[in-house]
Amino acid sequence: MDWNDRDKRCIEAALPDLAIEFLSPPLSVLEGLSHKAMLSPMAYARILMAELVDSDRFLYLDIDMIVRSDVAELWATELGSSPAAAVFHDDKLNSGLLLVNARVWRERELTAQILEWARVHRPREADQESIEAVIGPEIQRLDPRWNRLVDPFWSAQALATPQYRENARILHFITGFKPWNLGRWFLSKAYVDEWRRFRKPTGLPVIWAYEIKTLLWQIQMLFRLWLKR
Ligand SMILES: [Mn+2]
Repeated sequence: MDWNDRDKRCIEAALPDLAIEFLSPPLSVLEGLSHKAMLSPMAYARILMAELVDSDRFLYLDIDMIVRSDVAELWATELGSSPAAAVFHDDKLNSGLLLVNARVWRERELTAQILEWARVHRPREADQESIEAVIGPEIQRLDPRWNRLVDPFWSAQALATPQYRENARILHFITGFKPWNLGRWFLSKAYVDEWRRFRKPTGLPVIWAYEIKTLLWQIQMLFRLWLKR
C-alpha cells in the first residue's frame, strides 16, 4: 500500500542507471472500493496515474510481468483520440498492461468517471472491470504477444505450445499461481527459471503475509476445480 525504504533501495540498486521517482497515490481516494479477496485496493491505483504522472502518455505494467523485448515499438503506437491501448483476450480486457493517452484521459476526466462507476457497481474484477465498462470499446487492441497470460490452469493448453513463451514480448503471471509461490509446482520449469533469473538482481523479499493469503486462495481455487470434475 505504500513504499518502504527497503523496497526503494532494492529497486534503485537493481536499476542503477535509471532516475526513479517514487509516487504514492492518494490512498483515501481508493477507500471503500470493492474487489475480490485476491486483489488489493492498489489494483485501482492505475486509474489515478494519469493525474499523478506529468506526461502526455505513460505505459503501465503490472508487477507480475517479465518484459522480454524492447518496448519502444509499443511506446510508438499511434493512439489518435483513443484514451488507451491494451491487450484483449477472448474480447476481455486485461488491465495488466495499459498504454495510456494521459492527455485525453485527463481532458475527459476518466479517473473520476471510472472510480464513480466502481463505487456504483462494486465490481469483483476491480479496476479491470471498471475500465472496460467505461471505455472498453474505445481502447485500442494491441498484439496479444505484449501481454501473454500465464497461468497453469486457465492457460494450460496454450502453455503446452513452446511458441507461446518463445515469441511472447511480455509474460504476465496472472491469478495466484505465481512462479515465486505454490505456482512453481504447477508451471513448467522454463517459466519458473526465467522468473528467477530476472528477480534475483532485485533482491526484493517475499512478503509472507501476502503469500499465505494467496496460498489460501489457491487452495480454494484447486478445490473448486476438483469439484467441477
Ligand atoms: Mn498481474
